[in-house]
Amino acid sequence: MTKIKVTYFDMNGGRGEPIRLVLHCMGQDFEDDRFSFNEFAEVRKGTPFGQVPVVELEGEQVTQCNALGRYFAKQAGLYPEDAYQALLCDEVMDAIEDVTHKLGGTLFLEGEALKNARERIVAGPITQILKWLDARLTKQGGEYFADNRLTIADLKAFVFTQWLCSGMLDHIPASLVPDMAPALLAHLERVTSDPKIKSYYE
Ligand SMILES: N[C@@H](CCC(=O)N[C@@H](CS)C(=O)NCC(=O)O)C(=O)O
Repeated sequence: MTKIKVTYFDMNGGRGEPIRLVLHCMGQDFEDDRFSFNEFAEVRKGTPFGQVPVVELEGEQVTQCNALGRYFAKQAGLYPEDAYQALLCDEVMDAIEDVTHKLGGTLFLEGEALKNARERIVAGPITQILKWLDARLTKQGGEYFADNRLTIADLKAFVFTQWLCSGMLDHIPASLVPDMAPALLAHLERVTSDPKIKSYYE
């Protein structure tokens, strides 16, 4: 594989994190191009849609976090071969992306507007997805979202769950996941203690 450069915020989370995690799991060297929130206005000018993550690959800037995650996951052995298991994997990734998009729309709100918007998202889409993820995980045997093994869907869910549990998001109680989605909380702990994921954060 040619040189890979991943451009994303300097944070251990968000849309860029599953890409970094997959590359780490496959032992692939990459340029981890991180920037601060203050630098975003400048960085986005050089991206195709004014958005990140962007991955430079084969001399081309490639966008869309889930597409990128799947591309690397296929090479890392972290994407199902079976078409139905792949569908289950994609479904989880896209469902999380939908809610992430809704939460993203609140990031620059303040005061009452922020409180109202977040409370509406908690009562609606977040409650819905937490219950759905919990039920789906349980139906798949309780450990992983697809193929009975770690896939890119687990990495995406891990990053999302960690974000919700972090307490970093005002008006999103850190207790939501423990209260609503115990199987998802156990999944978070399972992925956190996976040796490859552990070694990334060490
Ligand atoms: N569809 C894109 C969405 C990327 C996206 O919205 N990224 C956020 C940061 S996590 C961003 O750059 N937002 C700025 C904007 O949309 O104007 C993807 O899947 O990668």
